[in-house]
Amino acid sequence: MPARRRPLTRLLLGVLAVSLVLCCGGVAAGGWALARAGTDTVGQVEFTRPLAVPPLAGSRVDDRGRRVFDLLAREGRRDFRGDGRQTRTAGFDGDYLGPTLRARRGEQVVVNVVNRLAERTSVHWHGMHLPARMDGGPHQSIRPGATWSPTWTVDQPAATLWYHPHPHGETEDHVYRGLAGMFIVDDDREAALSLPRRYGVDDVPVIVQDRSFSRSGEFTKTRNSINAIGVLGDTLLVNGTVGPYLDVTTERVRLRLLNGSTARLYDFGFADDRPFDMIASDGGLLPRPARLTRIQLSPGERAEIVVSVRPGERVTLRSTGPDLGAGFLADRFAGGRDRFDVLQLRAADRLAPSPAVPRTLVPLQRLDPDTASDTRRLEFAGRSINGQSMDLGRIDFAVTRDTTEVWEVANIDGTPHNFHVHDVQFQVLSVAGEAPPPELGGWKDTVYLAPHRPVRIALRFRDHSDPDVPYMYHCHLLYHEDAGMMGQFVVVEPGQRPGRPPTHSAHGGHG
Ligand SMILES: [Cu+2]
Repeated sequence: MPARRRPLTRLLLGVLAVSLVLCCGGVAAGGWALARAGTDTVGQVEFTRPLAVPPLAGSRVDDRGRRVFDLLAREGRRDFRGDGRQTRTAGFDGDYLGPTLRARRGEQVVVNVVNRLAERTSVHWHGMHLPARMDGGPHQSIRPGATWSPTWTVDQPAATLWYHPHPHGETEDHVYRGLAGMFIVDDDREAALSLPRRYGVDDVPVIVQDRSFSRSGEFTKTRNSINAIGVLGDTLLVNGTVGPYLDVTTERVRLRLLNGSTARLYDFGFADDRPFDMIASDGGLLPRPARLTRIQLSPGERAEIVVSVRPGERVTLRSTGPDLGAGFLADRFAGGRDRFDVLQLRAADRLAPSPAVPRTLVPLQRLDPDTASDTRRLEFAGRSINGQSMDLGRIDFAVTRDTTEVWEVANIDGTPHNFHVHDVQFQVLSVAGEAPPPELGGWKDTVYLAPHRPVRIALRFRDHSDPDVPYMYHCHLLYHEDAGMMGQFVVVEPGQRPGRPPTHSAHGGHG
């Protein structure tokens, strides 16, 4: 009997061995696939198109002294890659993105936003300090065909802000199709500094977005099931240009970097690792330039940098894998190992002189956390904040006008998130208990939240109380935001109780 069993045993052992080999091979191949970079365009991009510079929006001053802009949201089409394949898009006053709005501190502005889309939208002034009913969040949605005309007095330091739709549950879709633009605030302090500021010459918007295209040329929004952060494209658009170069005619150029992507983080630097001066963060100029070789931006964040070039050279702005801090696998599937060539700077053979970057920029009055009237903790996990999903009818909390608060914002799951708050610019007190790095040392409205590294911020709510109309705070990874990772707060007078948000259906502007 044992003799007869032997061949069977041998067969079983053989099958087992083959299975083991196949299994190990599969694991090894899988491991290799996981470990390699997902998207890598370094050295692959042909810089064949001049960088589009968004036009400055025209404006007029009305009989009440207000600066009036018109913005028209509409659908469009564009052949981004020059191969004859048209992409269905949306833009303001054009096919894709929108003009740069520009106003001075102290000016009262009016923006007539016309919605020519087939669906409701809204326009949020990201980073702007203004009354909640002018903010352009989900409560200020604009019906198709309607015009919404918010007005406010610009009352904050010079900064690179931006605007984009914020309709309930549809923000990712509207931004992905191309609805976004820059809003530059000017002031006397910035104007007094020797900085490059000739728009489109030595002071250039750089709006970076990732997209993927289908065979027929349409934008695609496919997400693999392991990627939990949203759509990650394999092609970069810079101001809507694929493969862009910028002709530089001055010794120094100021780039206003805006991460206008829906989910992707970038870690910007130059191909030769040359240092640059970061002069401003989301809310305006830093106290002094930060000498850096890399600047990481999560969706919605901005950084102004000044970089020097030598006559006749070409240097590439590049994004290397951002440090997401979520662990090897999670980083891999959230774009943490992806690399992109972003923009080529082409320096002319003769460069006009540029003044050196000033050693100090603007004084920064530190908010004092010891005077905080309230401390809150906001925990981000899954698609919720403090276990709650966004509800337009629920005000999550009220803050009192003319007070300072400290918020501890913590990402308690393994997925990358970030944090954006409307109405105010905040100061970062600490990241995971440590003093913030210089790039987080100025005014911010958006900050990256690495898993299990809580960020403590100080915020001051000086004016614009309204017990009924809330401001938003949320994850600016738009897939998460749309899925409910958002909350609402109101600013109230001392002793006042929060009211009730307007019913959503009652809104839609007029027209
Ligand atoms: Cu998130």
